[in-house]
Amino acid sequence: MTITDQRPDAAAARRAPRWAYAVAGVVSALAAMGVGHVVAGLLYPPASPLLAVGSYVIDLAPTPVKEWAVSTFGNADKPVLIASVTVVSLVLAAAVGVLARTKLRLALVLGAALILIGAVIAATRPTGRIVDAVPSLIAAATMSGLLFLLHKRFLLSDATSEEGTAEELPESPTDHNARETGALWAADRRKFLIAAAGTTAGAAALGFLGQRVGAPAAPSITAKDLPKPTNSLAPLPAGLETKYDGISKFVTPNDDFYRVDIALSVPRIDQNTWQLTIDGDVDKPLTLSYADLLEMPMIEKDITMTCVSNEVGGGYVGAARWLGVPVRELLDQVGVGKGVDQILSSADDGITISTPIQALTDDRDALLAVAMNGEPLSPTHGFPVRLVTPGLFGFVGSTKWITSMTATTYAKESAYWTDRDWVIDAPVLTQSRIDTPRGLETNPAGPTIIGGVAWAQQRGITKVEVRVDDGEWQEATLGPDAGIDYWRQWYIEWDATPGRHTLSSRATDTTGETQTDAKATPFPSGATGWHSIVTMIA
Ligand SMILES: Nc1nc2c(c(=O)[nH]1)N[C@H]1C(S)=C(S)[C@@H](COP(=O)(O)O)O[C@H]1N2
Ligand SMILES: [Mo]
Repeated sequence: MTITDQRPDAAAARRAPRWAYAVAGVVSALAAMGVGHVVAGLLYPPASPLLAVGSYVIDLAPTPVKEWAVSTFGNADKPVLIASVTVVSLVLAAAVGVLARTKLRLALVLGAALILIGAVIAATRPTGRIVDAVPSLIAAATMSGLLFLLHKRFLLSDATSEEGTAEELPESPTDHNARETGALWAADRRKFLIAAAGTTAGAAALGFLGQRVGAPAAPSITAKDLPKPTNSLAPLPAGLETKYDGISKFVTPNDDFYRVDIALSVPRIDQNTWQLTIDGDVDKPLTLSYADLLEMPMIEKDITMTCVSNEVGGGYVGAARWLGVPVRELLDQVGVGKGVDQILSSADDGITISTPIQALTDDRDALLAVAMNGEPLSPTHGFPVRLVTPGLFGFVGSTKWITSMTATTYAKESAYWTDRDWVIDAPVLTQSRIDTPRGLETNPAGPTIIGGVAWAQQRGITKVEVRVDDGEWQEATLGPDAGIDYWRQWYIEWDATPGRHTLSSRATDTTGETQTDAKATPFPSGATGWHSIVTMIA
C-alpha cells in the first residue's frame, strides 16, 4: 500500500485489499459447491448445483463442440467438463467477492443468484422435480452467508460502520490510525488466510463426501439370482488374445467396457421401485417391475456394441454376452399400432432414444437386458435394465437405465440426439481396428504379429486385409466366430524390416461391402476410413 492510503477514501482504507475479497468469494463458492454436493448426494445426486449446470452445458453444447470434447478428452470428458464449470464459477465468485468490498448487499444477492441458476436448471431438467432445487438453494444460502461472515469477521476492520466487531477493536488513537492505513489488516491477514484455507479443506471434504453418499449402491442382486436362459449358448472359445499379445480380448471384461452417456452422476436406481412402462400407440399398455421382468423367459446373445462417436481405430466398442427378454415379445404382448415407426425410450438420466420399430421386432433379438457376461448390469452400464439392439449404434438402440418405451412415430416425437442433428437410422458401419503393434511404438525387426478386431453387426465379417506401406493387401487369419453381431479377431504374420512403416487394415462384410478408405467424421452417422497406424521398427 502506498501514500494513496492517506484517506483518499476512508471506507476503502478500512477494508482489506481486493485480492482478499476475491479469495473470500472463491472460498465461499467452494463451500457452497461442497454443501450443495452433499445435500444432493443424499437427495438426488444429479441435483448437485455443479452437476446440474454441467448437464445443462452438455445439453446446450453444439454437436461439433461435443464431438471435439469426446475425441479430445475421451473417457475424461466428464471430469474435464466439471473442472471447466468449476473454474468459470470460481472466476465469477472472485468477481462477486471483489464487489462485496464496496457493494456488499449487491454482491450477496448476486452470489446467491448465480447459484440459484443451478436450482432452476435442476428443477426444470426432463427428469427434474421441484425438490431438486433444494441443494442449490442451500448452496446459495451458504455462498452469501459465508461471504458475509468472512467480510465481517476478517475483512472489515471498521469499528463504526458495523456492529459486532467493536469489542475486538483497540481503543487507542494510534491503533486507530494504524488500522486506517492498513496495518491492522496486515495483522488480520494471517487469521483470514487460515480461515480461507480451512474453508477450502472443508469444502473439499464435503465434495468428497457428496461423491461417496451419492454413489450408486452395488446392485443387491448377484449372478446367482439371474434367470437361466431358455437358449443355452455354449461358452465362447478362447480368443486370439490367448495366443497373441495385444489383440483385444474376445470378450470385453465388464470393467473395461467403454462408457458413453450424458449422465454426470451414475443413476442410482432401486431395483425394488424401478418400473418400465410400455405405452403410446398400443392396445394394452404395460407396466413391469424388475421382478416381473426376471420371471419372463430370457435368452442369451453375443453382441458387440459400438458408439457412433468412435473414431476409426478408437476404443468405443466392446463385446459381451447379454442376457435379457427379447423386446419383440414384449411389443407383441402390448400390441403395437399399425402406424408406429419408432419406439421412443426414456431413461433415468433424462435422455430419450428413438429406435426404429423394425430393429426391435425382427429376428435380430434386440434385448431388454439385465446382465452382461454373466453378471447383473453394473450401475455404469445401465442397472437395472437396458436396451441392446444388435446392428445399431448405441445412441439409437441401447438405452441404459431405461424407464419407458413409447410406441410412436418419427413425425410426432424426436429424441435427444435427433434434436442435435444425428441421423435417425444409424446402422453400425463395417470397421476394422489394428490393436497390435500400437501406433508410434518402436518394435524390433523380425517376425511380428499384426492383429486386431473387426465388426459389421447384422452382416458379419468375411475378410480382413492388411497392407504394409504401399504393398499388396494380404488376407488376415480370422479368430473364432460368435455370430454376425459379434466382432471377429484377426492376425497376420509380418517379417518386419527396420524403418518407419504404415500399416493399414480394412474389413469386408458378408454383403461384399469393403470398409471404404473415404474418411468421414463420426458426426452425423459414424466415422469411416481404413485404420492406419505408423510403427517404427528398429
Ligand atoms: N440412458 C442413457 N442411455 C444411453 C446413453 C445415454 O447417454 N443415456 N448413451 C448411449 C450411447 S451414445 C452409447 S454408445 C451406449 C454406451 O453404452 P455403455 O456406456 O454401456 O458402453 O449407451 C447408450 N445408452
Ligand atoms: Mo454412443
